[in-house]
Amino acid sequence: MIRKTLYSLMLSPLLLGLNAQAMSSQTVEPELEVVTEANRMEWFRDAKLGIFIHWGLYSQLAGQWQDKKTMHAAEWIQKVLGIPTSEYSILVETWDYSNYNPRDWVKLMKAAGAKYICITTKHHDGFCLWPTKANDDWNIMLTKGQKDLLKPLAEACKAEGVRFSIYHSILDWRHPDWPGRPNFNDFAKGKADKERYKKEYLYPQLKELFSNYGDIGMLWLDGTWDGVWTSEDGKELEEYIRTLQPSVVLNNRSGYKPPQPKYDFKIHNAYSYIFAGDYISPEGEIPPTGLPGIDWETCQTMQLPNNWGYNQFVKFRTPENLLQTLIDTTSKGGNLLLNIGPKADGTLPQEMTDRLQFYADWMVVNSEAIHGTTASPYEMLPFEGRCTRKGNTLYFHVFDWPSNGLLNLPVENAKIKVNLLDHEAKKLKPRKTARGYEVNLPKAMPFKGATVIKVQFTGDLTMSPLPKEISQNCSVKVSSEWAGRPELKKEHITDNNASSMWATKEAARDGWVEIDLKQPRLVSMAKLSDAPYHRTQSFELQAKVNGQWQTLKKGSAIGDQLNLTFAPVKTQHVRLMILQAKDTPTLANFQLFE
Ligand code: H79
Repeated sequence: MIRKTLYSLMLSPLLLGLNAQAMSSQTVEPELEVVTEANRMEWFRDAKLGIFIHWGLYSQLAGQWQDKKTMHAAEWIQKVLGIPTSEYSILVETWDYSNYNPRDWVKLMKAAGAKYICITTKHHDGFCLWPTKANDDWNIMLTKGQKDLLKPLAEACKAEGVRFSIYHSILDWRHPDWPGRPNFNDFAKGKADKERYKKEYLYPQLKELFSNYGDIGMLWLDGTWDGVWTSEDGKELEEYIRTLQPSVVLNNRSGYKPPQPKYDFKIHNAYSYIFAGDYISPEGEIPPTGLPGIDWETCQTMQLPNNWGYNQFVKFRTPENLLQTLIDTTSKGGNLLLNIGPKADGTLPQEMTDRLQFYADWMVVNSEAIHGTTASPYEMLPFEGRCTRKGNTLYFHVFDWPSNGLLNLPVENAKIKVNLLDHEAKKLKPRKTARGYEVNLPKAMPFKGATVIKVQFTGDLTMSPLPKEISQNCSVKVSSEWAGRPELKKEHITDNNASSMWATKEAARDGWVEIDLKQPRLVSMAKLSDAPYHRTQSFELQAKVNGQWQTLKKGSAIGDQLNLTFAPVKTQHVRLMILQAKDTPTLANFQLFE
């Protein structure tokens, strides 16, 4: 990888006789390495970021059909609003994608750090974005533009050195032979025939997709939950796909359900965790502790609640939140497939461009802390952030800039080199402390969302011992409790059980919790959770020193897990003031660490 970059830097544009225009797009693109069936997971594991593109007839509606609106799943609008197929069909006449410029999309996505791009060839509504011969009455040739939308994207990906990948829905709301025919399908006649669906439709379509668009990086199958698709159907499908391009990386949604290994992690959306294909695809979710030894990729939307197709009514996650999502995923050993829902005309909504640009600005300096890295060796860190690793280098991604300007690096190796990843890769001077090293950080955080501290060490990594928890089962005092609701009593705060919680008296909008450590102890970190309701809007953490309450940290939201670090303080009493909550305050956990 490194050798290749140096090589491409050394190629003189004059020697190559390239014109200025070709040069302006970042010199010569290294060609993608050829993948074989045996090494197909290598590029995927290094990639860390892919972009999902949900684009189709539904993009014209962007969440609204006539006078009905939906905030959910804009790409499901036909089903969510029960639009008869005969009416939905008019969308082929109105789809004008004349501003589609896939080379621009790919350039931006590549700059954002994406190594693969995965587009919906056909979503559940059955509409095909390419001129398929296996379904001539429901594909892109019926639109005025008559343009194969996949071809120029595949070519742009190839030119830019990004792996072209495809999403394909197995279920089909329109095709007469799909046996899970929905009641809004007033077009299909006769009895559905699954074998015919496979042999004359699904398989030939996949054959076209794998024959006419070059190498396909990954195939993202979806939609086998209608109860008509068996594990046998899925197995046969996987085998067929392997004959088309043995090197393709396959997600786990073919419908094949081989004997399942036992897993000891929590499962929300069981479908995403079925073992099949090459990797597990948790939808909209990051497995809390990663899936050690298992390849996985979480797909996430920019708009919440989840909308994969563009929805004009739904809010966007902040750029910082999306960046932290990528880092969190990477630190747990997975990939992020970040979704884009283009507008029908082929342009990207401004909010999406802004978020990709935010990634791109960050990647200029920080991409080495993402691409080609492996999961964090740490179970927890002494600050709010994440860690990724590449051999003898650790990347500490700091989310919450320490207010005292000191960062604790939990490394014990005798020799380390520390750099702040900003535009100068500034050297920082590590000082050995009782636990790891400490470095002084500049006042201002160079990158919003996450700033990376790069630590290089020699020899094997020796990690500092984990911060020691000192508050378990300590007694707590609280401002109030919800009368008659023992399941919400204060003891749940220090029971280290994230699924039990305390609540103040009903209808309060503030409250406090005070932990008594039984004797004065050194405290340097607190961990908070107000899951699952996330009602806290403003809080302050305080310690009692010489009879006076001192502020350790102030903040707004708490969330599933918030680590707060501060200069070590000797104290017996620590108090969390919830100054404002959007509903009755609750707290799942409040832990203190030495
Ligand atoms: O293509 C994207 C989604 O359309 C698809 N997979 C990703 C990659 C998907 N399949 N199933 N789901 C998502 C979950 C289904 C949720 C839904 Fe609903 C049930 C959509 C419509 C009914 C609940 C109610 C969520 C939205 C409305």
